[in-house]
Amino acid sequence: MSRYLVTAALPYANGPVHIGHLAGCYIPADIYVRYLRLKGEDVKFICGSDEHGVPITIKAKNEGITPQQVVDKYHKMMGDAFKEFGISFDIYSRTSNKIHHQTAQDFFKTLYDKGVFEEIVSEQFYDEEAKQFLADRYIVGTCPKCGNENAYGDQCENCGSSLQPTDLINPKSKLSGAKPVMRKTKNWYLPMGKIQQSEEFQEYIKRFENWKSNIKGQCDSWLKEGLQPRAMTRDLDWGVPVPIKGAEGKVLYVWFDAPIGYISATKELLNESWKNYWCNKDSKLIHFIGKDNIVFHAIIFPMMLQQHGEFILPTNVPANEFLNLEGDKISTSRNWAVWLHEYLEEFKNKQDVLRYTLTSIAPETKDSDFSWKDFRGKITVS
Ligand code: B3M
Ligand code: ZN
Repeated sequence: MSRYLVTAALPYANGPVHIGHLAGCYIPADIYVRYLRLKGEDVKFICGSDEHGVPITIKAKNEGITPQQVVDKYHKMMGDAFKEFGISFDIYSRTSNKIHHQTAQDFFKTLYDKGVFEEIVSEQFYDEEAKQFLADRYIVGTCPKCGNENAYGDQCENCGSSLQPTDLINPKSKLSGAKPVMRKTKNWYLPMGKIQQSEEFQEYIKRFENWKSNIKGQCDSWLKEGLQPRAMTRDLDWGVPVPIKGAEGKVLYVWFDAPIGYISATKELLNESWKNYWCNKDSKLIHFIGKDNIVFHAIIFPMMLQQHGEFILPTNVPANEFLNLEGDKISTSRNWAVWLHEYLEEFKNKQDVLRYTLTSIAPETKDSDFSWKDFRGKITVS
């Protein structure tokens, strides 16, 4: 009998669950876990809400409520939807829990004490009216490529270009509308380029050989380009506070704390015996995710685990591609999705019908498409 720890990506608690989430991550993970359980394997299935990050603070501002109110609302909604659709997590936790804050801070402190981070002072946009540093998404301006006046500091949604905030023409703060100024700030970076060269990391990436080709391809191209240091702390007031002196007003980068959420949730579920799953060479760690999360799970989180030293590294990261809806990309902001709670209003007690359909078109190796016509065809007995 083997021991397995299977995780499914922690969804952001800033919107309800849609069919794309189910098809690309939660149903494949659930099928795999049910199969392992049937075989009599020792398996734990871990998930929870990712409750930090800038999109949640923006949503709160737009709706005139607090970030905590946003995550409370969606944590409940997402948990209920997963239950309704039979996703058989052993625990569905959340990253605003105390045990998570503690675990993420301890993790950061261990890396800090080992001297893993580089302290880098950089110039960032600052809003003098709101008295805050501005995350990329809090800066809007004109896209230098297509002239769209509402491009974000990290991306233009009109032409799809990925941007730096400094690329924008006429940048404006989304908080106050003021023109942001540049101000110096210190943050703690994971020196990914340096870690990439290490012998132990080179040993780890040999595992990619046995992984699905879509993941291996993405990882190989990241590694070939060479990795840059990435800030693991941010000037923001929503998240896990950075647990060191001189870091007041800063929180952990959401992609630093979120994967540690898998560890905190396991602790919450198993108390002391969580280590049997995370710190034992005989156990297998498997992350189910969507393709936009590959670099975080296959490269950055393993680097963190390896630098920490107590943990096993992922055995596999089965990432799926995306499910489209009627030929168009599913989008929360454009409200182009089939939301699970709305599906259930139309199709009472028909959870398995949707599970079956989504399983049959799971986007395992390339994007796939959901259409109502196809849905009707699949579920009608002729
Ligand atoms: N919340 C991104 C997403 O929902 C992110 C995943 C975290 S997994 C540790 O797509
Ligand atoms: Zn553009």
